Amino acid sequence: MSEKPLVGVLMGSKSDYDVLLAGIEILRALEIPHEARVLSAHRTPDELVDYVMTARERGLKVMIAGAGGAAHLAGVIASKTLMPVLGVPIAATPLNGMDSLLSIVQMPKGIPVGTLAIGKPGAANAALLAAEILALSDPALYERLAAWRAARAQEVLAQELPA
Ligand code: RP5
Repeated sequence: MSEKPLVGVLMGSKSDYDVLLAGIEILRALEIPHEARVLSAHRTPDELVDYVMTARERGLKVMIAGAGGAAHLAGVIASKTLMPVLGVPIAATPLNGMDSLLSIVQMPKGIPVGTLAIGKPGAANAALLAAEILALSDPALYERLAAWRAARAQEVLAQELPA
């Protein structure tokens, strides 16, 4: 994307990318400038904080954070910014994402993280929620979002069952 990114998509590991791609594809479809980075709350804490602390001045408006296991990425990001943070739990351990879901959803009072579903549906909905947030002040994006949703409805109405 050549325009300045509005959405930052962070993931704790490259191994999370396949899941986050479900959201990135929606950002692309809605023509929302975005950037994706691998930054870990426990493996690269200093670089993560640097990224978050400069995000606002670089024009970012919403952050999406996907992580698995003891998933503190979204919470650490939220602790360092007042922009909305959307957390995507990823099934990366034998606990199948329940560990990550509970880690992200159970933020203590005062530092909110909007928590989505485990896996690709959550990543996709994080992108759509980011789009809805941005569309509050972007009428053209609102129209693209409305068209996107109308197209999904048409897909359902066009579905045919076996005779
Ligand atoms: C988390 O640990 C990452 O977000 C990832 O979901 C999980 C496993 O990471 P890798 O060991 O695959 O790098 O920090």
